Amino acid sequence: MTDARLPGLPHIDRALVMGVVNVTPDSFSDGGQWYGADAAIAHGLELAAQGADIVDVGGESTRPGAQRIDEDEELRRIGPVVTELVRAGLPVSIDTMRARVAEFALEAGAQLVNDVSGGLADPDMPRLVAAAGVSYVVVHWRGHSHDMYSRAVYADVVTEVRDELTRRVDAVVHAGVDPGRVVLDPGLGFGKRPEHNWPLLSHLDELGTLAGTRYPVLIGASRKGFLGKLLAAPDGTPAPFADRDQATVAITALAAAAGAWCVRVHQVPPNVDAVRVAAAWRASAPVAL
Ligand code: PMM
Repeated sequence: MTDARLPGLPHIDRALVMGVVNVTPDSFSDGGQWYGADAAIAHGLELAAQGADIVDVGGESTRPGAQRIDEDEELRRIGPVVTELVRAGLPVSIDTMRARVAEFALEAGAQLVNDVSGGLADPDMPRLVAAAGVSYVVVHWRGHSHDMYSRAVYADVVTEVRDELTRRVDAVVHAGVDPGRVVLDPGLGFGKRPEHNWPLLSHLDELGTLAGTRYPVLIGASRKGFLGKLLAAPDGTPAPFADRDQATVAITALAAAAGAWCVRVHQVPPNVDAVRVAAAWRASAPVAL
């Protein structure tokens, strides 16, 4: 999983670190902090200076319960940010479920489409990605955020997520996407309750191999609710976002040691250290992990 080479994206002998640039007033973990274009651009440049290998620009919040914004507003948010970060020479990923937004970003020079709906929200997306010949993060998803928990019902979460990802990969490849450019993501927190995320994390190898083919895997655990629950106060109050970064780093180390290709995080420096630790760990492992 970790040694994948995706054209146009960095190839380093460790898991990659993707820094999050949310140009939104309401993302669940950092909403509003970098909402204006100038603040978002400065934040993206800072994340890259801190060691992020890719910066992931998103204009639409997917926090649980979020309502959708319209396409023009999404374009207005991400437009100047993608354009400037590409101009600065950074590998940019566009976090969107909309083909028209992805198209704008790709024309501006983005290298990767990160679609948290795995191509389900906009039927034009897989064809667009195929035509552009870029890499595509296919995330496991069961529906929009406003009612995602109603679909968070699993008898065997690992098998079901794997089967549903297999169907999505078949569909996007059928639409023309090069399987060598597909990245899988179990979609932690998307249509999943806290208890569903842990088995997905502890079965990364299984999740990354579909029908005998190994795919690079991306993990987005940073500051998510299941970490807030894990670290809750004795009275059950979830740990605040800012107090979830150390647990995020622990997941980064474990996921990278298990072979993840990339981790998507809000705080870059300690996660870069963690992927470097994991690379040294893997290099010394008696058998390939
Ligand atoms: N999570 C969020 C947004 N985009 N993209 C991928 N590939 N995987 C994720 O898990 C993911 C994502 C939501 O988190 P945020 O609101 O903190 O950005």
